[in-house]
Amino acid sequence: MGKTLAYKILEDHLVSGELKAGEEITIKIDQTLTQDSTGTMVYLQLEAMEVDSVKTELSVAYIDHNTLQTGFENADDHEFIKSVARRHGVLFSKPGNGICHQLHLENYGKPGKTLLGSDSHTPTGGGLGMIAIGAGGLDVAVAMARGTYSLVCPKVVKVNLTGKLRPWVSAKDVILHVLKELTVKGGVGKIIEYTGEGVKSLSVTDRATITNMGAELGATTSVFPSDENTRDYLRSEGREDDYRPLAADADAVYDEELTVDLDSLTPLAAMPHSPDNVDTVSNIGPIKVDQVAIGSCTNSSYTDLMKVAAILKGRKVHPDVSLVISPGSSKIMSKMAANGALADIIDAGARVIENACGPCIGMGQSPKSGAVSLRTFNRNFKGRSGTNDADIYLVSPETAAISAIKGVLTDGMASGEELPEIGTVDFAPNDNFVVYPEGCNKCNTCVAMGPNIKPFPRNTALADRVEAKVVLHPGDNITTDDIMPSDSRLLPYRSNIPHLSEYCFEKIDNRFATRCHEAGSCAIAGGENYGQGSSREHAALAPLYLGVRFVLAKSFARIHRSNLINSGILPLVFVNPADYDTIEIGDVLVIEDAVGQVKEGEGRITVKNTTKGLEYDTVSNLSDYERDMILHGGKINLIKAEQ
Ligand code: MIC
Ligand code: SF4
Repeated sequence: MGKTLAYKILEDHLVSGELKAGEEITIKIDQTLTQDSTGTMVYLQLEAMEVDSVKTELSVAYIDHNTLQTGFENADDHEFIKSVARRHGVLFSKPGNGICHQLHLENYGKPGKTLLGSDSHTPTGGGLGMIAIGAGGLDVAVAMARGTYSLVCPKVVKVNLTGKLRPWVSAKDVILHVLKELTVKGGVGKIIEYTGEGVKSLSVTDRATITNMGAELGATTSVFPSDENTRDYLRSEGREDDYRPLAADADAVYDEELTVDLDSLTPLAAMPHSPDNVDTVSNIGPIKVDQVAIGSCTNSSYTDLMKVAAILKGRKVHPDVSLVISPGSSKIMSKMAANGALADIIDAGARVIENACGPCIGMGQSPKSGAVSLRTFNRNFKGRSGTNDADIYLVSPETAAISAIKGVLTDGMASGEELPEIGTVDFAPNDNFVVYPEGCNKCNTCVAMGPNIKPFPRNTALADRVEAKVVLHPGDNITTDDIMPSDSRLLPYRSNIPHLSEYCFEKIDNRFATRCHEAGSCAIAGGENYGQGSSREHAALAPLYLGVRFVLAKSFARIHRSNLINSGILPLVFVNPADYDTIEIGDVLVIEDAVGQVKEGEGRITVKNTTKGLEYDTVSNLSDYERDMILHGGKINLIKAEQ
């Protein structure tokens, strides 16, 4: 029986377990990446594990999220990460170098390798034929310490691409189409593998746009074959030696299949407030636009920005539109400065800002009240832009640029305008933004801890009887942005959980923290796909700090579920989803003989609602290792106990 590409790479890296969907497997991790907003926790945890130096082939610490230095906090975090990176043999990418995923693609990603990153969009590396997975910070710290990562072996979905994209339709439209088909929970427990004739017409950066937004499907990762386009890309980055051809067997067997006919796609947009709320630009119509933001790890490649520059050249941004552009990397910005494209963008009236995540995570450029903002980003969750009542639409760079000129959402294809072809270029290597760790690995005294960096909270071993008051009863698809909001006001406190926890769930229920303080021991009852979105473990650590003991939900998103378990918070799934409706804030829930039930109950756990006199059947679906973590009160406690 032929093999999928995903399973070939996993097989190459298999340390233990059986490569069968649903089984727990442990794989070797070749590379890790961290970014600064999750990175401080990662390196605090690495320090707590008392590791000498990392066990991976390559680990890189990027600074790209918290680059607005409006106080000492972010700069102190950067310094802390730099100092720990040096100490443990990790490369440090300085602020200004660009966005972690774009930089990793350009400089370090290699076909056939595994990459674990403390950011949900790590699957961007799948565009280069890697198995690149996003995970919580603690999992990445452990991968650095031990060189391995454990996960439930995913199913593999084949997305068969036929035909070729037409002008004005691009990779962003492909993934928006897939999101419309599969929805934001359609990828949970799955790897999305792209195959078919259509793959040949997509460059590595196009592919990376598609694998990047596989995160929005909830997928474990997404992967493309490594072929001549991959070789061309690596050559253009001066790394042809890293090329290795890779593909699925012709008779590979997949768990599910979807065909996307590239010829038939037209420009698409994800409407407020979910990346799967997709329709064609022409159906949505010429809505008036206030802001256009181009960039992010999804769409800030050289080709994307050159297309934008070509559309803007010699024209003027509409008087009612604020156009802001954040390039993906210093190399891209420098190349565009040298070839004149940057001048074309500036002359058209665009605001060019730092090579960083920027507006994508609400670090500046929040739109005006009630604004319509078109963004080439990957998430349009309510409030993420920093403006709660703004309507965010996710679009391709082509659609964004032409709409910025016209002042209304515009279908470039219908406009009849010609779109110039963008040629490929070679990039000269430049590592002036990189600090290498040489010579300091054994140093024990050089960790730079600013006053805002506080210890991370630790749980205690599971109690025999757990009694908790329900403090929240939200609906379906709760995002980690809902749980632990991130914007320019809160991101500086990513290394200060006591402070950050006061803002937990703030945007959907501003009494949450107070209610937790009053209750002492707390439980959350959630709907479907609870915890979708980012990898931020702060969405588990802040609730832990506030006393949350368990979360009952109809279903969980993958990374958030792992983060809860890593923190010793029990994730339980209703056997009968209708039980969710019988729960109200203030109900007291009790798990009798919690330790016994977790140890022996084949995953079944009974939760009593003593306020209502009801009993709920739930399942924990814990693997053996996860069960041990819950019993010990989290991963760090278990690791300490094992040492
Ligand atoms: C995001 O896009 O939501 C983030 C910010 O990059 C997060 C990481 C974080 O919260 O720091 C992610 O995607 O994992
Ligand atoms: Fe940064 Fe946005 Fe990408 Fe997250 S999604 S890594 S915030 S650019």
